Amino acid sequence: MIAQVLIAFAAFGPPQTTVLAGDTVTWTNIAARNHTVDGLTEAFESPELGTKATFSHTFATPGASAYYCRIHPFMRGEVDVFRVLLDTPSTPAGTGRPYTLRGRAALPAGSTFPILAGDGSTAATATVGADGEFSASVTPAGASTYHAPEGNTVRLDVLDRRVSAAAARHGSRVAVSASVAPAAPGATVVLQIKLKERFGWWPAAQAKLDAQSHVRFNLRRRRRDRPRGDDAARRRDRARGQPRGQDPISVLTSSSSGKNVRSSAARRKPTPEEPPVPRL
Ligand SMILES: [Cu+2]
Repeated sequence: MIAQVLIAFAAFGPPQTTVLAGDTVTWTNIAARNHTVDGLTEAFESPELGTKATFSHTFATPGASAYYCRIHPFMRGEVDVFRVLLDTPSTPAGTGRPYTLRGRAALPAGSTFPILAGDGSTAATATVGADGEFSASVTPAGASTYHAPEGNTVRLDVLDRRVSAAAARHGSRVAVSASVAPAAPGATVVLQIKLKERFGWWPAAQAKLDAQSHVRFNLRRRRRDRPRGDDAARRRDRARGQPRGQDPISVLTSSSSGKNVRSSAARRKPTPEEPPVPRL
């Protein structure tokens, strides 16, 4: 498989990539200036990459492999290579209910290995299929990490609450309202915003659930300066007719029991060009 890394104005994104032994990483320069990709752990070096140029390297050996840009040596990245790669769970589990973990292994078909929970116990046994893929059913009693020997570690969140949320734009403002069931009055709710140029989700505002287990955020939209490389990437995506990324807003609650709940929200979402900023 091929993992994609973007090279922005002054950073690799994401700066850390997790792959299976034998996978290829392809870097694409989305910035206006030239960059390179040079291995520090393994010996490989790209030519100077102009805008939209790509470079690929296949990582065969398990371990952490660091790389950098020789034009801007402060730009660093890392590829972590494993023999067994668990997919990051895309949805949370329910307490005491079976949940299927999936992944790929660089092991012969028919090989078996344990899936270990965070406390070191064996949660399941996986068998590698002919296609190199595997699945394993675990039954979490609570949030836990899972890993296989020589494998990456993933975290499986367990929900004891459901978050429903919606966003609506009113002129220059965005209103996000959310409710949590079963009710958790007084629990803290964190609103996160997906910022493409910062490669992930960032907290934008926080508030407490009211007596009806409901919360409302009022955000002001603001135009921001961005690196030119991001503009280029956005134009490219527009040309393809694809929206960028997923819903840009999520709501995370932290209940009194300390468990976390996260839910993608935004039915009508603010434009990614103008991320909302909290009005505090
Ligand atoms: Cu560079």
